[in-house]
Amino acid sequence: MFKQIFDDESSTYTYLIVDDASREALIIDPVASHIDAYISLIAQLNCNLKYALETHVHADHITASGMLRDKFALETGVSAQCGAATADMQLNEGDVLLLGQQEVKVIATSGHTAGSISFLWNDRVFTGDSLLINGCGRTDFQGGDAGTLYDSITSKIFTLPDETLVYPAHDYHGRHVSCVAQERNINPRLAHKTRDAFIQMMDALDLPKPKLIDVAVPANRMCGVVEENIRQG
Ligand SMILES: N[C@@H](CCC(=O)N[C@@H](CS)C(=O)NCC(=O)O)C(=O)O
Ligand SMILES: [Fe+2]
Repeated sequence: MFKQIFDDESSTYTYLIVDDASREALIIDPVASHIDAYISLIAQLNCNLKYALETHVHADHITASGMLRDKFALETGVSAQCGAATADMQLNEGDVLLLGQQEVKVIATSGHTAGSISFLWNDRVFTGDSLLINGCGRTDFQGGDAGTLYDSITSKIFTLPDETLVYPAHDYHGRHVSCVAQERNINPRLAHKTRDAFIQMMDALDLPKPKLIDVAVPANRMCGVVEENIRQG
């Protein structure tokens, strides 16, 4: 069982995976403002939320992972490279999370940020902001690096089977899903681009900073739970 949930404010996709046999579940990139909807959904699906995972420390919204931990006594998981001291699991390349008999594997895909990871579940890969549909994450903050992103995408994502479904953390144009072959063949930032050309293009983007970056990054290093959020209730 699988659900894709969209946050209009930040154009973030959150994913819920439920193992039908054991009813164990995990959520990837939950957004704080949707906490009530997640709690209702978990109750409706009668599942046991075991993990709340992040593809990276987000700069554009606040995570719900800490609030979900308070509610469900689950474990939060963030890359060990993110400096998220309060996360229960400091994730690394090759780590495997179990939902019943099902495996969700951690793939280190740094470059958008130093601590960006992707999750592979059967024929689906959750790429965070490393690989977006027809795009990729910017590389100009949080230890981002264009050459590293190129290497991560080409060696770790584009080498997955062609038909692997690509589910990103954001889409700003209403698209829901892609696949590895499509991104390898037509992604305008990557297809038929050399590493040097990719670096040059990323370095020239000159994008404005995400509006929430100065609030979101420190909060998300604490799983989104900071004193101010607690006071606001
Ligand atoms: N306008 C958005 C900025 C969004 C943004 O910069 N998103 C990052 C992900 S954290 C990105 O990599 N976007 C890819 C792009 O704009 O090509 C905001 O203020 O939050
Ligand atoms: Fe991001």
